Amino acid sequence: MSQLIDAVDVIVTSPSRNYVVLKITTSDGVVGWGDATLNGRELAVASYLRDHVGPTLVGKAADRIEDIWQYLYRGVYWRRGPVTMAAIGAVDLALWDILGKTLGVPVHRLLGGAVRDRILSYTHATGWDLPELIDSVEARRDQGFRAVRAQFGVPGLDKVYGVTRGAASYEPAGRGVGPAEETWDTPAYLRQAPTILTGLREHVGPDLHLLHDAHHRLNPTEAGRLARSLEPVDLYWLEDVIPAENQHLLRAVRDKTTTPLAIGEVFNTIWDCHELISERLVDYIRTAVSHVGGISHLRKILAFAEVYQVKGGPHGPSDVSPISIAASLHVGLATTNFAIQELMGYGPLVSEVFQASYRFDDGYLHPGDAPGLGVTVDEQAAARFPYEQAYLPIARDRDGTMKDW
Ligand code: KDG
Ligand code: MG
Repeated sequence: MSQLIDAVDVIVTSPSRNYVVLKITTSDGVVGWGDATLNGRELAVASYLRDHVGPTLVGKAADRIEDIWQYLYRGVYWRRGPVTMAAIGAVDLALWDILGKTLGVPVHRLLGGAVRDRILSYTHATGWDLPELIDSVEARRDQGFRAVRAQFGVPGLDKVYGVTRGAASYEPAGRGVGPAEETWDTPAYLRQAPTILTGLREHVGPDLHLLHDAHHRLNPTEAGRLARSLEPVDLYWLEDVIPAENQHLLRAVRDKTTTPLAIGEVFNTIWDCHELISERLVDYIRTAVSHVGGISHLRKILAFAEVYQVKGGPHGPSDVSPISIAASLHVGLATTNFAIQELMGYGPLVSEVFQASYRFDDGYLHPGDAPGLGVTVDEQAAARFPYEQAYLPIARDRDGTMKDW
């Protein structure tokens, strides 16, 4: 006899940044946790779950995970989109967590078992100039990382998203009623990127994997030029060179370079990215487990991608909670074409709310062997950190024109 879904609760908490947590409780008292965080639009997903999804799930069999996914996707007139898919993702994660806890096994065993022993992980390094960037990358290497995303300043600009000056800590979403505004200069960035990344490669040697994220700010011509100029750097990947929705335009970039390309952290379904994969316009697909409808849907995307020799490298910034990192790692351990997991890391308060059993060792991650996803949420701690409005900065060209995110 299946356990029934008894209660669906939404918790919004802000231990240094905002997280939306879904708690599903079964008739037998088993609790499953899901991540419904959507950076800058957190309350929209909270309402979607609280007001529209939660009430329809009570009384359903908690182990009918695929059917509930179809019910929330196909059974609703308005499909796709980040709010809908983050909500479905949170439900899916919580139900896999419940199934694992009920059977007493970690989720990766329910996905077919481990196909590897550990999962390569990359983190972020940032420095305004080459000496600062080298210090930051070396500090990450000292922590054990074998893959590092390197972001740097641009001469003539005051600020660049994802980059700190000196040893200041890096928190991408600033608190306040609206986003901060920054100035952007593409020609200056295109001049700086090959200089600084070539210098970095010369310093770190050939073994460390280097990645770089262009945050969708270029057009295909600029992106092709950048990717070609970075070929001597031997990047693991160059990420988000053009706006993600301009998928067919990636072909123009592809035709100019052999630098591996990654894109997709803003995609929410397989229908958003199937051409990109089947035309092999990318080497790595970046869909995040919670933003793409959960474990059930990420597995389908990766199964499709496997056919085309495209690998997964899911998004893992500090604006997806440790529940998502854990879920992604369970998928990664059990999925052949899973290449690498981003782990930006968290501020110290986050571990007061989320206790995760995944572990980092020598540059690799492992989801752990706790039943379910292996993350628990301290609700009393969560209540100590109420929601605060916070947004990523926006960028404008020097003439005031809005840049793409
Ligand atoms: O919410 C958006 C951030 O998570 C994003 O800017 C971080 O690009 C990012 C990355 O690759 O981690
Ligand atoms: Mg990115």
